Amino acid sequence: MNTAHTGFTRRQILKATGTGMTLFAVAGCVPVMAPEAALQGNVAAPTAETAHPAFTLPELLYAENDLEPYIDALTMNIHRTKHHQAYINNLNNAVADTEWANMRVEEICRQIDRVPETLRTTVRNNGGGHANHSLFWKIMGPNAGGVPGGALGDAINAQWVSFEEFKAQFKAIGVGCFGSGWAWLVVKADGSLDAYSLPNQDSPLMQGDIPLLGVDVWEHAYYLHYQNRRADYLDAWWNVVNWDEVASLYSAAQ
Ligand code: MN3
Repeated sequence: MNTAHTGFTRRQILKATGTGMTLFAVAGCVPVMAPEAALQGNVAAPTAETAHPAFTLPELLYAENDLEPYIDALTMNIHRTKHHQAYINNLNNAVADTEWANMRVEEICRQIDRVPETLRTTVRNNGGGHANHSLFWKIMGPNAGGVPGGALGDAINAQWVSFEEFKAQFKAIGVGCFGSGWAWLVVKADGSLDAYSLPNQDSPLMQGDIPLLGVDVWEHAYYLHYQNRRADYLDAWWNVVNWDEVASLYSAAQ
């Protein structure tokens, strides 16, 4: 069963709790609630103790210079602590004192059409920005790159014939994204893989897909080192893709 629209199934929650896995660490899953409450459908109104803390910048799991020479430390620093932080600040300001302040950002993205119209564009841009960048830092890392194996590798080969062909098409999507946006590899509601670009900070979650891999093609992501050479940035970027993380997102999305 695909859970893009419905959140976790009971089976998945039982599986997750049975393995001691942290539910909240799974990308794009559930609103903040205890697994027990999720099972019982018994979600208390947030109190001061249980309310979601303000959205915050996730820890970087490697050093800012660890992605060199492919992504330079200064770009990493400015991109994360200035650009990403600005999306977070704007999101916090927009949703303060609303029900949306108590949700995971992935859940907000999934329910973007329910966000009141007066807030929607701000939440779309900044909630999307927070979700997208949080994923971006995670699916990159040092000593990375290579070829995805296992079920993900098989699924990519089934969809694109070969990994090299997938890379060529994904790069073309990134190069062809006019203006600012992202290229995405996603799992669709029927379980199939797809790749496309979205403008601005739109998230695949906003159209019911689960993002596995995304590359930021806003100029702020590459201009200091690559200037106008987006294609070179996209070629180099494969060297920092953490396929183990992408594979675990794929298996969680199944
Ligand atoms: Mn960016």
